[in-house]
Amino acid sequence: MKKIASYLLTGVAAAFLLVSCNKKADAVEAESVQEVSSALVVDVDPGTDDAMVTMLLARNGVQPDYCVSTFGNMPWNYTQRNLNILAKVFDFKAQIACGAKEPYDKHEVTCGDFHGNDALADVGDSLFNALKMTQADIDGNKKIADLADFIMSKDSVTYIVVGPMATLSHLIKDYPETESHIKRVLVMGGGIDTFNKDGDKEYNFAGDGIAVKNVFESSLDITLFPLDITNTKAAISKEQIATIDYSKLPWARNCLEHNLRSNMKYNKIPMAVMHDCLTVLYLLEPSLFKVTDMKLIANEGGHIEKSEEGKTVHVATDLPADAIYNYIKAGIEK
Ligand SMILES: [Ca+2]
Repeated sequence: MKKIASYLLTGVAAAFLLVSCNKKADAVEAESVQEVSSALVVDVDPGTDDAMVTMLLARNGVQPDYCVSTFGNMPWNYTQRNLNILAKVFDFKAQIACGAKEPYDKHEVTCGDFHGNDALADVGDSLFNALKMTQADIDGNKKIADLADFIMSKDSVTYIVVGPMATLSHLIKDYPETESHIKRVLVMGGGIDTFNKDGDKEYNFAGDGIAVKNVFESSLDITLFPLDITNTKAAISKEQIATIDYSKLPWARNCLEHNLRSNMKYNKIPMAVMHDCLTVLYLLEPSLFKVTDMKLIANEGGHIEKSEEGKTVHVATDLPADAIYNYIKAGIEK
């Protein structure tokens, strides 16, 4: 009897030890997960090329952890609605936050009907209705403060920004601790020698020059995809657009064709230019790109230029000609 009791006790002790060890192992695992906690934040102003950003992420199996919309291609209420639509289309599990609604200097920012009257190639309403969305979906979005809390809870955040930099600027200025948690920023914006706005500027950076200046004066590690590379290497021809099978994503055709028509009408460029998509291509396959470090300064108007006094920025300067076409075609057809 004594022996049985002793075995039982030993068994209980062993079980206790096992549970305790497992708990320790779980704790160690949790700790190591904590050590490498990383996240992806995507900051957009949709926009037909922003729409293709979300498509490329989704169709390549990349789930953002947080999405946020900034004013830009259209006033903020449009870009916020479009982001919610896109997140629903691609079944993103990400939280969605309301980003900056206007630039620091409060000037009006819109590129009119360049991306359609709804900034989504005029397919926004039909997608919204088909997805049975309501205004309540949008009203439930988080705030910049919530996004800041999320960033501060992570050790290593990759932040993609493909619209004006106002939200990013507010994050690092209003919640300074976020800056050390953002490991790298992939930015579409600015021009080194190529411009599409008066004053040697690019559209996204001209949208909020003060924000650009704030970000360029920060310690953030920036990889820049300026107009110089996007105008040429993010461009897709009419013939290439016609080769894509749209049966799995019919409205993508509207985005590409509308973008092509607008580039012909406003920029005299006979191509659809998917500027923003280069950031995602870099996230997926950085070895495709030639990247050169440059020292750049920004003024409050959103103009950037080389200067010995400037911040060292990694600037994407080249990639194979059809890389973006191949990725977009594969994504749409997947
Ligand atoms: Ca954009």
